[in-house]
Amino acid sequence: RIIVTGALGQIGSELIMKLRDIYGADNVLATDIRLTDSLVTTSGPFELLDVMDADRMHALAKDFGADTMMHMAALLSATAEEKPLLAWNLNMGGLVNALETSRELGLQFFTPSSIGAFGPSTPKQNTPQDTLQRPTTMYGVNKVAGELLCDYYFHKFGLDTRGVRFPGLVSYVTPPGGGTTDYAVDIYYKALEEGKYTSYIEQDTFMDMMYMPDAVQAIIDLMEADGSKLEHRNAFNVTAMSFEPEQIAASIRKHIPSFELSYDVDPVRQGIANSWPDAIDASAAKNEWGFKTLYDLDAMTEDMLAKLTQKV
Ligand code: VAH
Repeated sequence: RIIVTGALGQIGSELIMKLRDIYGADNVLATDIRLTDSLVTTSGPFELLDVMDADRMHALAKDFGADTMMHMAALLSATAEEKPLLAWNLNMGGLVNALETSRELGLQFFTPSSIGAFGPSTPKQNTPQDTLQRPTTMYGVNKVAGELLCDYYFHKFGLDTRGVRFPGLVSYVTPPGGGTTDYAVDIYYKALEEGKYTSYIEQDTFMDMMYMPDAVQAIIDLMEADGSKLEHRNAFNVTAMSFEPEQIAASIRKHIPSFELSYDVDPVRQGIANSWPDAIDASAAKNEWGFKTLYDLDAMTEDMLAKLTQKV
């Protein structure tokens, strides 16, 4: 039985549906700080939870009879740069509460890290699994500290903690909020609504990306993997592709030939993007737990446009 925090977030909203599909709706407790009417809150158990409320988190997990915790609640990179102290308190305070609840109740534990855990001094091409991590964003500081804290709970308390470093995630169910890679989501909405998009990330800015179905499957594959085979645990590099704005525009033009891309660069989010790798190496995840992806850029574009056409 699985308790999920941040269940209404960009990852959470699709993770919940996949978990309920596999393990049964009643075995997946969705929690979030707010209640908005959605498939997440209507297709199975839902409870309001502020991840800063350790007592309520413990009580919910215990009463539900959880054996697994997936902690997805966090502020993303751009929001964290606007409100760094709030980001530290929420991202780290929420994580400590989730780890403590999991330790006290003996839950298997998952939380995501990010390519944001790398910084300007990290090798940008084929970024290794084990390498220099000196991020220059509060989000990156949170992710590096989070990776180390999850490793600590494994070594110190034997807690079965697991995690991946996600790239930018593209999805159509719930628009992301406050990320740097969100341009790669917004562009599809605007392509359909207006036939054009003004990108806040400049041309030739390469970042790792992944389509959400592949990201959700990666979480499940890692959590189902044989723990004795995991050399790494809480920070597996995972990626499906690396592209820059012109390439996603070219992919869209295969469906909307008249699509126009222009630029109005946001220095804050461009600065964050510049500090991240261009393309990371996911071989540890492939070797240790069989990580794989189904969607490349054109397959993602085709599915995004089809699903958004149905949605809008
Ligand atoms: C963000 N989508 O942009 C998140 C993610 C790698 C990017 O961490 O902050």
